[in-house]
Amino acid sequence: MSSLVAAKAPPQTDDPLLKPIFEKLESGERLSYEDGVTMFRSSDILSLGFMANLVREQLHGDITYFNVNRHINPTDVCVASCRLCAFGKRAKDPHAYTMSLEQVWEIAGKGYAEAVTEFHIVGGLHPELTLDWFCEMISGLKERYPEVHLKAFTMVEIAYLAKRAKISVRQVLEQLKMAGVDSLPGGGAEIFSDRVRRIICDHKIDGHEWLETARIAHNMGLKSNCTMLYGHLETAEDLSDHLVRLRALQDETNGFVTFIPLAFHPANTALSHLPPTSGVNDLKQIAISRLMLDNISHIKAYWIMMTPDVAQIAQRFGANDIDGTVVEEKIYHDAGAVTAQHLRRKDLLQLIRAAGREPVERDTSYRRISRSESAFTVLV
Ligand code: V47
Repeated sequence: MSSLVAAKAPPQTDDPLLKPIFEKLESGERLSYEDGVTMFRSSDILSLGFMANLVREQLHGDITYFNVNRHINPTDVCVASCRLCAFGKRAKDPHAYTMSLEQVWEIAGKGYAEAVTEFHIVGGLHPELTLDWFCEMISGLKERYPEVHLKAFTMVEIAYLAKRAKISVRQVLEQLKMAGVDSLPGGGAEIFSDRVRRIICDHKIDGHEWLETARIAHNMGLKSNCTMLYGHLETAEDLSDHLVRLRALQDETNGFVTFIPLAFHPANTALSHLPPTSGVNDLKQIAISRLMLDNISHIKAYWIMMTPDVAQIAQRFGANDIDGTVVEEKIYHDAGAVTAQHLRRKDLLQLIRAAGREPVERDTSYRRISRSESAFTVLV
C-alpha cells in the first residue's frame, strides 16, 4: 500500500499508543490486527478522526456520495429468532406480514418518479417462500423498472435459500443473477466472533459461512457490500478480527464495494437491557474502519442508523458516503430508531454541503449521476 498520509503533520495525540499507528500510515504500512485492537481501546477520538480523515481525503477529496434508493422488505417472517433483531417475526405472529408479488412490484413504483436508481431488497428467512418465488419477484421488478439496480438478498438469505432448495449457494446465485439481481447488500455479517454470534444470532450462518457465501458471489462477478454490527457484547478483539477477516477476503476477490458499520439498536429486542450506542462510538467505528480497511474504497455512514447529524460529522471522520433517500425503513425502526424513514434528495444535498463536503449523486456502482436539481418534484 502506498503512503496515504505523507507530508501531513502528525496529530497532537493524547494517546501515545496511536503514534506508531500514525507512523505506519505515513510510511504506507498496513495496520495489523493488534493496531486495530489498540485503536478500539483508545478513547482519543480526535486523533482517530484526524488520521481517518487524511485517508478519506486522499481517496475521495471532498466528495460525499449519496444515492436515490428505496428499501423494500417483502416479508418480516423469519425462522431465525435472533436476539439482536426486532424486525423478524414468527409466521403465526398476528403482526407478521408477507407481501404478494403484486404488492412488491407496486410498492417499488411508489414515488418512483424516474429518479430511483437502486432497490435495496432484504427480508426475513421465510420458511415457505421458494427460490422460484424470489426469482419471479426479481424478474418482475426488472421488467417493470429496467433501469433500476437490484441490490438484493444478504449472504444469510442466500445460504438459507440454498439449504431449503437443497442446492448449492452457487446455483442459488446463478438463478437469482439470471432473474436480474445486480449485486448483494452487506447485511447479516453482524460480528464474526463465534462467542458473540452464539448469543446474538445463534440461528444464523456463522462468520466462516458468511465469508464463504460472499467469496462465491464475488467469484461469479456479483459485487456486494459488507457490514459489522457493533455496540452489543463485542470486545475490541472481536471488532478488529472482523475487519481483518473482511480485508483478507477483499485482498482475494476485490468484490466488496462499500463497508457499513451498523450500530446495534436494542429497543424491542431480546437484548433491550443493553444501552444504545453513543455518538462517540459511532464516529470511532467509522474512523477505525477507514483506517483498517485499506482495500475497500467506500465507508458509509448510514444516516438512518446513526442519525443525520452524526452521519454528517462522520463525513469528517473517515466516511465518504451517507446512503440515500431510503423511503421506507423497517429493520431499524422496529428496533426503536427515531430517525425519519425518508430524506429527500434536497435534504441530503443540504446535509452534505453543511459538512463542507461536495455532494455527488451516484448509482450503486459509484458512477456519477448528473441531473438538474429542478428535475425533482414531490418525493425525491
Ligand atoms: O443485517 C438487525 C442489522 C442489518 C438490528 O448494503 C440491526 O448498502 C441494529 O445491512 N439494531 C440490515 N442493527 C441493514 C443493512 C444495511 C443497511 C444499509 C445499507 C446496507 C448496504 C446494508 O441491520 C442486519 C443486521 O446486521 N440489524 N437488527 C438492530 N436491532
